Amino acid sequence: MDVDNANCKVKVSQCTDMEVLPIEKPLKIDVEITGLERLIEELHRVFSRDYVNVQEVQKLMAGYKSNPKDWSKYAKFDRFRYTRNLVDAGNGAFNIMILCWGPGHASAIHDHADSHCFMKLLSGNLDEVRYEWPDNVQPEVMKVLKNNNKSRRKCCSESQDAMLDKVSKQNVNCQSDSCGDKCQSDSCQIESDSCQNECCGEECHSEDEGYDIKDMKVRGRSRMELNDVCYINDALGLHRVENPSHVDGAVSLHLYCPPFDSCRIFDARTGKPTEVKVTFWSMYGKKIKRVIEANTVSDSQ
Ligand code: 2CO
Ligand code: FE2
Repeated sequence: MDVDNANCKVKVSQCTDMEVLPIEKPLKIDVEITGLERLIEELHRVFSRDYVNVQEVQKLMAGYKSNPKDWSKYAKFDRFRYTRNLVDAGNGAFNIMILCWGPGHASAIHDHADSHCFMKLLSGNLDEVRYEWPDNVQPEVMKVLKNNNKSRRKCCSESQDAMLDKVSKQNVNCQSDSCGDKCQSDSCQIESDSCQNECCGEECHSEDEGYDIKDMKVRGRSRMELNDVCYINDALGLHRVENPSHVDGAVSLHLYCPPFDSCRIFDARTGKPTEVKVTFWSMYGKKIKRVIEANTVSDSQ
């Protein structure tokens, strides 16, 4: 199938062309976008079509050269953890936000809730560590890939092939991974949620079983520099992002398609997943008043 049909307007697991989603490296930048507003207009134009090409989105984002004048009004930092600041709610198919990472701030290891994640560095540096999915957690997209694999094995990219081998050897236990307790991140804008499903509580402690001490497997590390763009989805693995500087902040621009309001974070030592809500620190340049709920993990820490 042609790369132009790579539809990133739907969840990754619903894409018919997942095998072509891995990106072009190095990315050739053949457009120049003047200003963040213009970039957002272009993104609206692209996402108004039925099909969206992953590489086209990347190229647009790469074609914009960061200028703090464009985005400083959205860049709101917190002392303790990275912040997520909504810039544009898109057309419902995507959203755009600016993330502000204080010195040393990091995310937990997390998935992307079956969405496409595009990320561009606007200021500072960020380190990205990619991880393999833990043995006993299977994302939606891998279930689809595994089924497709039976009929179309030769289409798959090498990395997805390796994942498929792994998935097919796995013994998948409980599918509901959202039983959890604490947010594992030292500084996460991803807050722990109360359990949303029935596999939780007295009768179901089995989520702890099967999560032996076994460090999550690192698949690769990379440093993002000014204006770099990267792309991840659940088929490509999990990641953790960290500002390596002890002095400077970092700012990144993110596009998620479709938008999501919860994802899973993973305990680096056991691979145990926890469903968490993702929240905004500000919207359209205005700080959000936070309602303090007694039972949220961030409040009890
Ligand atoms: N996905 C994380 C978030 O939206 C940031 S890491 O880059 O994808 O909070
Ligand atoms: Fe992420």
